[in-house]
Amino acid sequence: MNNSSKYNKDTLYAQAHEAIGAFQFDESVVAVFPDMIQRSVPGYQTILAGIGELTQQHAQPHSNLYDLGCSLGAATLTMRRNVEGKQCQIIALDNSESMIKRAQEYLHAYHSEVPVHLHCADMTQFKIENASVVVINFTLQFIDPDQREALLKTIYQGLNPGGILIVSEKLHFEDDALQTSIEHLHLQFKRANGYSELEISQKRSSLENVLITDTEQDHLKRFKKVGFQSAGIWFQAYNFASFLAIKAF
Ligand code: GEK
Repeated sequence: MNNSSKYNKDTLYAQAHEAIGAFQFDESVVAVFPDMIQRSVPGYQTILAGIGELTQQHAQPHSNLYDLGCSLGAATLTMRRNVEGKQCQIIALDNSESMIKRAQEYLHAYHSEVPVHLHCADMTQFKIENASVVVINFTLQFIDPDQREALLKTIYQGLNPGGILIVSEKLHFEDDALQTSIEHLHLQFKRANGYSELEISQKRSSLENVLITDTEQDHLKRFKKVGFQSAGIWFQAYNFASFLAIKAF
């Protein structure tokens, strides 16, 4: 997001908290969100650029594009820039009212001929139809694991033949040695971006039981199970990856 000057530096966990509550996407997170995601997720900007490229390749005329768990609309913006002239509309949703309020302001700051409809809604309850591109950028990991397959099935059914689903996630690895080593790379990335040991450990506690990761194999199995014939990783940085699943024509 390039107008990050409107947003503050993430210092939410810089001071010691007496008790760490479960992480919530509230007003305090919204105020620092672009800085937080940029300093915590390796490859975030590259993934956004790739979402733009994939949108350009796969968006079908007169279809719907979805950004599920849009936060401030970073993926929506990159899709919007790459779909002009195709008479598509973008439907972006998030179940945090604070996020949607700010996304509204942010998206309206730029002119575009592509309509964007923002909804404060739970993606597990939302209808997907006539879709050619569906993006879930770092949000499936916050959905109850028991609901993930049903959500993907709904998306598969709402996609047109040739349509795509992009899912970006934090991953874990079955192999303990691999898990330890790659997680260490991510910790070093956060340290290099200025997060202290206190911030890292307090954030980790707050995300426990809130952000629940799958393995690469879990994702690939689920894509196949709900019907996608083609699915694989198109980008990976340490334990953060983005998958592309394509519905056959
Ligand atoms: C980006 N995609 O910048 N329904 C809708 N939204 C939800 C749900 C749900 N059931 N559960 C959580 N969220 C964005 C980044 S952030 C990733 C996505 C992160 C929303 C939640 O409110 C939050 O805004 C978003 O999912 C996850 O490309 O913070 O690591």
